[in-house]
Amino acid sequence: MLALLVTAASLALAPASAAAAQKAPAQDAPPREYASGDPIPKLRFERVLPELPLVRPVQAFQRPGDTTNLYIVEQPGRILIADPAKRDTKEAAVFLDIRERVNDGGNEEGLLSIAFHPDFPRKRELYAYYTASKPRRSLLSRFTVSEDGLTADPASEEVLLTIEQPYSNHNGGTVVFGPDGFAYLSIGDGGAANDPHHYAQNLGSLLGKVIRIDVSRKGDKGEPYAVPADNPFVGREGALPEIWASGTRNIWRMAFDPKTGDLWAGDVGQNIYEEVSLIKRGGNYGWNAREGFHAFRGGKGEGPFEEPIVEYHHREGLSITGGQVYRGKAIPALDGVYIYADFVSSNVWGIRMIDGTPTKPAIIAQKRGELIASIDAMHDGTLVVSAFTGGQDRGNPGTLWKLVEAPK
Ligand SMILES: [Ca+2]
Repeated sequence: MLALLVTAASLALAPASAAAAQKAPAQDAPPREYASGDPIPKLRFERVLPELPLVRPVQAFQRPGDTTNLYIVEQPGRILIADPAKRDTKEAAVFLDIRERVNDGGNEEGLLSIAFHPDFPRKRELYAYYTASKPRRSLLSRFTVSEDGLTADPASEEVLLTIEQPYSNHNGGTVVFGPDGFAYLSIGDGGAANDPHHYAQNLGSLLGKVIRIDVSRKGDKGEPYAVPADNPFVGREGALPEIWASGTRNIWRMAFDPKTGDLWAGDVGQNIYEEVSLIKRGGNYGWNAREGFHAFRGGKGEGPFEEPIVEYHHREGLSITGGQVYRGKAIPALDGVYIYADFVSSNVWGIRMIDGTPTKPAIIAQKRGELIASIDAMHDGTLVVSAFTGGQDRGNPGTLWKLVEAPK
């Protein structure tokens, strides 16, 4: 999200096949061949909690063990709880309010992502990724959740990771737990434009990376987390061992397919192309030498690079919002479809992977005027869209929607 305003000059990118990674194409890669697959059903937006006032919602999903409520993340630094089945809800319970320690001064700053510990409620832990000021930085923190699951204690904050931020934009990011129980965090390239300090290709920086850490153990020297021994750069001189993948620009939303364990990401592009990537261990996704399937002028990097799965041109949107692989029961024909969107154009696309090859992206929904900040999944697979209605001004309403099957 959010790469938007900064003029078209600042948005970002993403991954691909083992064969594609064999060499770094110096020029534009040829257009990918698409697989043929079953048609993907059209979806429509159905309003959720229409009476509930929200400020810039950037995520909405459920806590493990709670099949009733949505936990709604507001970018300024609050998390609210509300039951989406109660349409007349006008006020939500406050799960956590850390607005005083969150810096949301920049369009892309704020409380950006949360995740519950996968062993919840055995481990009553909430993880939050947000930006703070003085100095400008991004934090990954852990908070303790109450026994009833209805509040997190602001005083319990334990900072696991601090990343200094050179600029206000391109903070990323999404924190999500993998099927391996480790935390994955996407971190943007630090901002400005063009990645002027070449962070994304620098394995000595966490900027422009996806990292993977074990938050359930302390490090050997007492660090608040451990690095899994099978991370790809463990033991490599000059490389930070937390890094799982590199060369990403500003992944805004990534998610695991709950069935296959594949990690899908939407990486925001800069000048021309937005991309969807599959994030693999040790993959280098090309920024700032590559944008989508194309060489990026002025960037540098040696590869080999992972190519995206699909890309789209800025004629179709300006800032990708990565989504989810649908695994719900309500729309059987949607099973296995990766659904993603554009924050600005409000297009929603679906693709399938057929034996490692994507189907041609199909626009399956569209809701003009709703800036799509996130697509998250409820426990039953229902997709929930968090949106800013009518534009990015902070005074505009934040809204939630379900994606449901459209009438034939
Ligand atoms: Ca890329």
